[in-house]
Amino acid sequence: MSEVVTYNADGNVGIITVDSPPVNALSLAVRRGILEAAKTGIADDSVQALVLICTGRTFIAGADITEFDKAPESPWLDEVIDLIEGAAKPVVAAIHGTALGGGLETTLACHYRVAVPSARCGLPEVSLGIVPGAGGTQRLPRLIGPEAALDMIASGIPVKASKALELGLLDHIVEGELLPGALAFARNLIEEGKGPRRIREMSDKVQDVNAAIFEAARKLYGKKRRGFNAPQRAIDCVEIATKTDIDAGLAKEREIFEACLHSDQSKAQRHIFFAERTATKIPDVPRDTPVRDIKSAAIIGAGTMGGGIAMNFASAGIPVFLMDATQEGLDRGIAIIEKNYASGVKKGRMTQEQMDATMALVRPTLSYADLADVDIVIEAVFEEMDIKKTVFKELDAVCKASAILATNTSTLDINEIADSISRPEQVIGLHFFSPANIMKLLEIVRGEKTAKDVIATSFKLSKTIRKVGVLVGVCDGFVGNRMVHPYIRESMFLLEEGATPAQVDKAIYEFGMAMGPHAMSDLAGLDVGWRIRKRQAETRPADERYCAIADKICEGGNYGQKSGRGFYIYDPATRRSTPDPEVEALCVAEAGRNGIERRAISDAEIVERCIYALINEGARILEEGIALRASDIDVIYAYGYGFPAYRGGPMHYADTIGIARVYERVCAFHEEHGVLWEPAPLLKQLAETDRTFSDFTK
Ligand code: 3H9
Repeated sequence: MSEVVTYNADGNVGIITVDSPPVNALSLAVRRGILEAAKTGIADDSVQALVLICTGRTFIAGADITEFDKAPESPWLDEVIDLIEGAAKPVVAAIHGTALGGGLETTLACHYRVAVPSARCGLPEVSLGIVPGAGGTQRLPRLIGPEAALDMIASGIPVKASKALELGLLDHIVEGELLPGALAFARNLIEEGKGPRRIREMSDKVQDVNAAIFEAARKLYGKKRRGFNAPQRAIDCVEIATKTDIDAGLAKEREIFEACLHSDQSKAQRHIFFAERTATKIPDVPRDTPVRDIKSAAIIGAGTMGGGIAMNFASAGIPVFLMDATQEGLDRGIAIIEKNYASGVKKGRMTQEQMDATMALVRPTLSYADLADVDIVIEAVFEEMDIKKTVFKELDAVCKASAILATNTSTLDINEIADSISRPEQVIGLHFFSPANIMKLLEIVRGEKTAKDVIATSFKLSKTIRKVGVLVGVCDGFVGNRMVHPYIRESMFLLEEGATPAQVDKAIYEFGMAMGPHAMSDLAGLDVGWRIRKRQAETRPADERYCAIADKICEGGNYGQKSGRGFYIYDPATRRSTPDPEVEALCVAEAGRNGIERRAISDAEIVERCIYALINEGARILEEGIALRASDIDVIYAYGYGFPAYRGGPMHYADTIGIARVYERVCAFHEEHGVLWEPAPLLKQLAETDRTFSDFTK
């Protein structure tokens, strides 16, 4: 008997129970177990219907992704599905948690589906760079129609039980306990003499389908998921369902699934899936480290960043004080939050009542005294050490002993802030990315004295507020911004050497980044980098190459999008950018001033110069232990900097093209452009020993 799947009869209904924590994924053992149990149930003459149900936190969450890189072993999921679908007595899937991927496909082999109201159903395979491979693309359109199926399969986004019922994906919602509800449903079928209802035998919804829906979907996902192959292939599969019989469709789906599975895109996207989860594992902070309850919070500084951070708490149902030094600042901050939520209401993301309830959780204050009982404070005031220290001194005086005191600094030394108060172990960096209510990344910055439970609590909190947390060490810029510096540096040098901002941005955009470096700088505000460069000017070696183009743009009072002009000119109404001839003339002038002969630069060189600069700095960060592992850097870049998930982040990308190749190009740039391109020792070492970043552990 299987250890992970059991069979027992309850009167005239047989129950197949999957119990394979954590998520009942369809590992070999689970496939074997379901097959055996289903055979037993089918052969059991005392039962006239079967129920498939899971224990633990969820219904089957899909194929076991860890098996994708191994040789496949029989029984395949197809065998399980064929057996269930072909059963002569009705089989009912009973869903709680999430029925995802192969899990949902298994339910589509069942003849009926019931679920609890909190359940969700989805085919998220495209997020892993693949298409559903066990009949999902052929059965779902037959059940709910190709248009609704396209939405679910090409987006990969699961639907709630209520929506699934509306679509006809579910037959019934069980209010109350699932198993008794599913058994009652099965007994009802028996009483009414309803036998198996096989999706493979349904064809009315896939006949005479207007081909325009597929063209529209290709266009939509070409934009929404630019560069991603799987959504396009998923659309092909659904279209096939409308053109062939089910067996031919299943065979074609399998072929496309296999091709996607072995593609670099899928390997990269699966890498990101596991990297995100690995990032939460900190060697010296074990899983059972006690965490503190975060039931209330306070944010200091009601600027754009502070307001955005506060929204994360309110949206998660956690009351949050928003504090500022002036009433005016506070009013402005609250107004921005209100405007953001109101736009969510307008777009149908929340109701007016939900907005009102969420806004009621945001409590404006001008007084530190109000923060005495909060569980966490996040400071988001101006980036000046003295100002931050003053804030922390006030917090030290007023906050309860167990309060976590966090800073959102992106550049300052957290150890210095921590050492300026009486409880440095309570201090941690929580570095949000702008816009803080939207960007998923949270760099969790560990100071020298940060307590372990403060780290564990920060990870738990990041999940609660729907962020992807990654632990980083203290250094200038931490991981993300520190790597961005050489990337931006190269994008600037290229302007002197012969490229235009638009050419650089286009090459990087086509590589897959959400936007090019110059468009990104304009969006962030050119004054931000200018201020940092002015601070660094004193310590910059006199003979180091330096590009002054951005400084000169700022000197002209142009700070990017917010002032309507930066590297580009922005239309005030549409925010659409056009090239600025004055900036292009400035590039030529600066080249002349620095004695640089301008030349034609290829897009391939632009990509190598910018992306390899990221990788080389990433290697240094890794070697210094600022990031625990290469995959953490990849998560930071995928979630915070718009690096295409289908390339798996900069370090995985380096592994994919080969460390030796990257090293060779970095050496060539070193030779040509000098000291700023000095290869990171780790890059050299890995190249010479034929290893990868993913092999590296410090
Ligand atoms: C598929 O089905 C292909 C078929 O069409 C064709 C087949 C032929 N496999 O996320 P969590 C692990 S493709 C293996 O922290 P949550 C995860 O790594 C699959 N492992 O929990 C983690 O391990 P650890 C389509 C898996 O409660 C632990 O479980 N399905 C899988 O926040 C807990 O995960 C998907 O893409 C898996 N399928 O979220 C669903 N799933 O503790 C992917 C999870 O060692 N999974 N693990 O770090 C999810 O979206 C979320 O895990 C889920 C739970 C929502 C289920």
